[in-house]
Amino acid sequence: MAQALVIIPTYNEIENIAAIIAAVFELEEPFSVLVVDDNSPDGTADEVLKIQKDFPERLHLLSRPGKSGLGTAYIAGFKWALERSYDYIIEMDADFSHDPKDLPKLLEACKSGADVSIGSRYVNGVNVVNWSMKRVLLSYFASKYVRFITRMRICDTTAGFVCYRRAVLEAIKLDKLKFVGYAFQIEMKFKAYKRGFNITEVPVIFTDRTKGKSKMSGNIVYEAIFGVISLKVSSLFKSY
Ligand SMILES: Nc1nc2c(ncn2[C@@H]2O[C@H](COP(=O)(O)OP(=O)(O)OP(=O)(O)O)[C@@H](O)[C@H]2O)c(=O)[nH]1
Ligand SMILES: [Mg+2]
Repeated sequence: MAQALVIIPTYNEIENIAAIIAAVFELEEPFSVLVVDDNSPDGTADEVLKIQKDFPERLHLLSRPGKSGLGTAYIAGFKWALERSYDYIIEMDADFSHDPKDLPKLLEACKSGADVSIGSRYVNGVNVVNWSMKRVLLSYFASKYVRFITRMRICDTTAGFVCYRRAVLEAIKLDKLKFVGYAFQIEMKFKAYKRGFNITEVPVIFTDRTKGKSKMSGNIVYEAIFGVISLKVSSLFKSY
């Protein structure tokens, strides 16, 4: 039986963590969950430890000393997963912006041939709920900008809801990844694309968080805008 792990990075998600874990474990498919928590002051990690008593085999916690970015949280989670026998590894936010009910279709896309399946907001028009028009336009044109620079034939290049076949994470040099925010999501897709892995997009609806605070910052956007250019330039001098 193929094993699938959902990695959920958390920083101050006490209002969401119990509900998002329960939503994953309600699914028919036996997903396991790894929470990567950066010592959230609101006690998110303690909540996970409490729930873990009921799911010792399926719920895991990786605690890090301090807030050091979503990208490095995923890299730590990927390494944890590769030390174990998970066949599929999935990225998902803790704030229900990504609907756990979409997990089975991301997994299915990988089981039926894709190496990477992206939960895409932009493969069928714009599927974002409750975001300000400014935020929708920023995200939508950011994706177009990234597509223009990288030539990747992907609609949602900054998507954070992604399923990877184990072989993809084994092939990408995780220690060489340099970005921490949205640029990390672009960098992962670009490195998989450059290695010729089969990438597919699965339409999903992204809903703005209703609980907890956003960790989105100007630096994250800034890093993405210039990070893409440096990715492209460095790819010209590198063979994958
Ligand atoms: N471990 C860890 N998790 C983080 C960090 N920054 C964000 N996260 C988590 O990464 C996920 C995405 O962060 P969000 O704040 O939702 O980012 P966003 O979706 O762009 O912003 P909103 O739309 O406002 O929610 C959430 O589960 C956060 O708790 C971090 O530095 N470390
Ligand atoms: Mg969010």
